[in-house]
Amino acid sequence: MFVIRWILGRIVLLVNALTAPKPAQRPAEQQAKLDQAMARYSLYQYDACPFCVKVRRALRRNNFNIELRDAKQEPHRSELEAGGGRLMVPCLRIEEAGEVRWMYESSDIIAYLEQQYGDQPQAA
Ligand SMILES: N[C@@H](CCC(=O)N[C@@H](CS)C(=O)NCC(=O)O)C(=O)O
Repeated sequence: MFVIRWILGRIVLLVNALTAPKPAQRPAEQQAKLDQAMARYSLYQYDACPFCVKVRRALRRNNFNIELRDAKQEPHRSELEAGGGRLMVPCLRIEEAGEVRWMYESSDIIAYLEQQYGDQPQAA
């Protein structure tokens, strides 16, 4: 079972590398401002988890430079479990007005970030 999971994980990583989305381009000043805003986020994730790959692809597509934290490694594993409440990835750690909150679910994470910072106009 471990071997099958490992092989599937490598396939996911290979397909991801071969079909990596093109990052959005912005004027340097705008990108620098965005990078600054992204400093309050970190993404707890596993390398070969398909849901994490989905979020990482969205980050790349939007050129959202968010720190990635490997939740298999300490201290990140314990931080996620203690802070978020469960060892599930991906999970976005959000620092807001001195408070920290944790967002699980790949689709929620992508929707939240694109709604806040995406270049695409939002539907009314
Ligand atoms: N619906 C979740 C699924 C996430 C998920 O199943 N992640 C796996 C790794 S690929 C995990 O952390 N499993 C541990 C658990 O569910 O406790 C999402 O879209 O983010």
